[in-house]
Amino acid sequence: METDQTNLNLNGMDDRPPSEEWVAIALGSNLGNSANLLQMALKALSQEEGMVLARISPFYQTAPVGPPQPDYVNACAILHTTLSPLELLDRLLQVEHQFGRVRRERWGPRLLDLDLLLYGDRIIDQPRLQVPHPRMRDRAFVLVPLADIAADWVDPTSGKTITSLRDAINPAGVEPLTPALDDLES
Ligand code: GSY
Repeated sequence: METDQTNLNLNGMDDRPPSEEWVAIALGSNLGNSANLLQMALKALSQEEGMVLARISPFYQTAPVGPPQPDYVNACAILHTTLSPLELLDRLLQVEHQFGRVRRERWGPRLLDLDLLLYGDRIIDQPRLQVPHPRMRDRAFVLVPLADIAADWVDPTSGKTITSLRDAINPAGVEPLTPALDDLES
């Protein structure tokens, strides 16, 4: 007998792939050549099946949130995807590992961090994945670059646009990254 999936109460476990969806991700690094790592990670993501890189924010140098550690380089990107939320999470983790991310200290330094921030207007609350990202509304290093590329996107948890969330937080410690002179000359 066939089951009618449409009437099932999946209790927050809905991982069916949509035909296609817009998603926003955050990128961060504070070890190695961080700007270069972010660029290579974006290139790797653009080559993944099921994802099309649509927009990339400027890169920012940001003061670390958490224990004392080097400044970060942060950015955000918007992708168009046919992957389900958990498939996308797994791809992001694969790319992190490809670039040497080893999850050690929870708030410690890292070569590359990729966080899924928004998946269309879905709210997902699963042990492995919470979307919208539960801490994105407090983080200037996420909201400043995200507002550059997704100003009018409405955060489904608060009902507010990314611009209004950004305007409500203190942006101190988030500065546009100036390219090094060497990079400009090459
Ligand atoms: O949550 C991402 C890793 N991370 C960051 C980050 O990306 N940027 C800044 N400025 N501070 C951070 N602390 C952690 S942990």
